[in-house]
Amino acid sequence: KASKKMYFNNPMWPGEAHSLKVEKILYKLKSEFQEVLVFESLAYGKVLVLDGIVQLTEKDECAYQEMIAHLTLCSIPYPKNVLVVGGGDGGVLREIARHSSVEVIDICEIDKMVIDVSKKFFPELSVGFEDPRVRLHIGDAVEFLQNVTEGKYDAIIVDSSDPVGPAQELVEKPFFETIAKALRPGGVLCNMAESMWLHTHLIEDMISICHETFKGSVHYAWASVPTYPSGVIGFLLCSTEGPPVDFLNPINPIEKVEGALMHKRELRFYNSEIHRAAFALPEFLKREVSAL
Ligand code: AAT
Repeated sequence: KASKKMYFNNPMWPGEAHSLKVEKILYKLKSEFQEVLVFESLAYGKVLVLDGIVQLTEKDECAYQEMIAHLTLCSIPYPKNVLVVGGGDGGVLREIARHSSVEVIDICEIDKMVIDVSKKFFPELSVGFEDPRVRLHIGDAVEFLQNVTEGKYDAIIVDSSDPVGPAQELVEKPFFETIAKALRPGGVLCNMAESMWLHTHLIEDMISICHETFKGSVHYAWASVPTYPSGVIGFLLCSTEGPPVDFLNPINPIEKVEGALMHKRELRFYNSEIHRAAFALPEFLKREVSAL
């Protein structure tokens, strides 16, 4: 009964729940920050869950990780220095590593247990940590970004969990301000931006903060990820003042990046056509989010 009550009471999506049949619980432990659970599902392979929220499944992780990485890095020529916030599973690192121009991939993840669990249960994702360009920082990204040299990064990718646990501050204005400072002129940010079906207010708030903070362009994109609430996930793309960035037409198309299509494994979801399509928005969203 208690679990049924919890099921429908998550503040991010009250009154609804998505279920996956559990074949076997593989791991369940409380870290310093959250409850970490891994189970084998019947239909989606292994699943990583933090505080009761699905973070990824083996079957559909490709859509989220490829989109968040390549929407960002294909929008600028020759990305060199990249920062990932969160993303302790390593999947986004795996995708960034496809870009041969990248020299440094910093990652700041708060919870070491997520990394350890990924190395144990999700080798196809944690393979991202094996790239020699990766530098791992364990800690709170809010603090990490306060100490970054101004203009250090060409791109920052915020692959964070939903703003109900340790990621709460990652949708607030001071955090976006530190990101804008850490980016070079004409640098780009991509932020996980929830579901257009469920979180139009949160999206609207994030967009208005980003319009104030980033003097380049601000755009919303989305993709289908069946195991995220409502089956879609959004991405907020922003650029700082400087050389203009045209997010809608990738200047650095993945098909032309040497070796990108087959680095470690084939791309499963992203291509330049999907990149362009991801910015097409439904009428209701355009109406409800006035800044779009
Ligand atoms: N790659 C897809 C999985 C994630 S994981 C998000 C990660 O962000 C988690 O490992 C979590 O520990 C980390 N995190 C949360 N808060 C912070 C913080 N303050 N600093 C650094 N890392 C943090 C994303 C899933 C998206 C789910 C959408 N519903």
